[in-house]
Amino acid sequence: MSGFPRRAQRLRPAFCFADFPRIALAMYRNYWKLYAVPMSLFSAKIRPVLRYKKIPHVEVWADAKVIREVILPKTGVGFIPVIETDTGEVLQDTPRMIERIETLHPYPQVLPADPAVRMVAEVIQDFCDDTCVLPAMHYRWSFSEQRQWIIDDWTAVFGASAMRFVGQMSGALPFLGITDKTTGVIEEFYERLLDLLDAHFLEHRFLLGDSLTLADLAFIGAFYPHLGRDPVPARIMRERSPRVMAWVHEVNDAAPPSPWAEPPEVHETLLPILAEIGRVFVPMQMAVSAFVEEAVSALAVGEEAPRVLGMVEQNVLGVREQRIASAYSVWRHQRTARRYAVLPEGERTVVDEILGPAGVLPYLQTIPKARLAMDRFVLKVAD
Ligand SMILES: N[C@@H](CCC(=O)N[C@@H](CS)C(=O)NCC(=O)O)C(=O)O
Repeated sequence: MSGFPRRAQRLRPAFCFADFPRIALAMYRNYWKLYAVPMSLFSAKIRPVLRYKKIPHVEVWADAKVIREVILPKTGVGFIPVIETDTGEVLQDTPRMIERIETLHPYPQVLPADPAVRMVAEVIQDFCDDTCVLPAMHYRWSFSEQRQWIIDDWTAVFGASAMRFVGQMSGALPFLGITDKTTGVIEEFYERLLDLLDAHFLEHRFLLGDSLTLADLAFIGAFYPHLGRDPVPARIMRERSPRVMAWVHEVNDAAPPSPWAEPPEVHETLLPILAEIGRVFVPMQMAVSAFVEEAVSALAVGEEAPRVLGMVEQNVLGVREQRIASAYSVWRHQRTARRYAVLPEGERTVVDEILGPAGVLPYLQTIPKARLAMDRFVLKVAD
């Protein structure tokens, strides 16, 4: 009703064009709402799940006003994506969102039913949510030739707040370990991943074979909105590994599995990608988990865990560099290592056979002792 003084309101027609967004949302009141933006890494993980499962939904762009008036009141934290289901349930944090969506809408499945294959998908998710952020952020913010494109893109979504967000995000690079010392190895890492993925997609449609799974959702976060959409890395992707670009489109379109699809499995061509995870992600996360364990032991039970517990020198893709130690990444490590610890013996042996040669077992066999637990959407120090 904004803009209509009280008296004039009585004279107002039943609806006018200014009401359109309200009317549209009322029409879609039984739909899920996805609060997201097109350039966001984690939004891109969730969007294909809703499409794939054919869950009626509308996407609401999470601009500064929506973050202030919807996201913060509903979740208490400023992260996107956020989902509000048709029953009003609020979901945040992509790994848990995917699990909850799978429970509410089980088919078609994105979480592999085979526990060993699921474990591999979880490891891929941890790696992508952490390490693929390096090329995603470097290629977005380090190239002046695409800066105007990004500003225009962000202005279309965030309006007057765009430049503030651009400043915040581009200013984060050194904290993520993206510095003059590391940009060369980050570019090599991106190109190596493109080559490995391209070779894999020559034989298989998706990461785990014939259908879209958690492993594809994990990769698409960095590989669509940043690396497949921002001009500089997208040109590299298109020219160097066209099959990766084709896969990006298939995941975004939530292409259905063929009627003859085999259940998800770990194929030979995935093994070099798993070895890359063991080589680059595992040592970094182990260093962070040890540091956070120490830092959290000084905090009181029930206290909110600070998002960043400090800067730690890490082996960033082979180069010693400072990088933030985030409490969330350790909670995520804890969650995956606990899942591994309770696997039935036979399943654990299968996981060990796949992930042992890749160098991932130190990650799975060490449950970080930092006592961290999610209290709805807020990470806290637990007993
Ligand atoms: N663990 C969260 C991370 C979400 C996240 O970091 N989202 C970014 C956008 S892609 C964000 O909201 N950033 C805001 C900030 O860092 O303050 C998830 O998986 O959903």
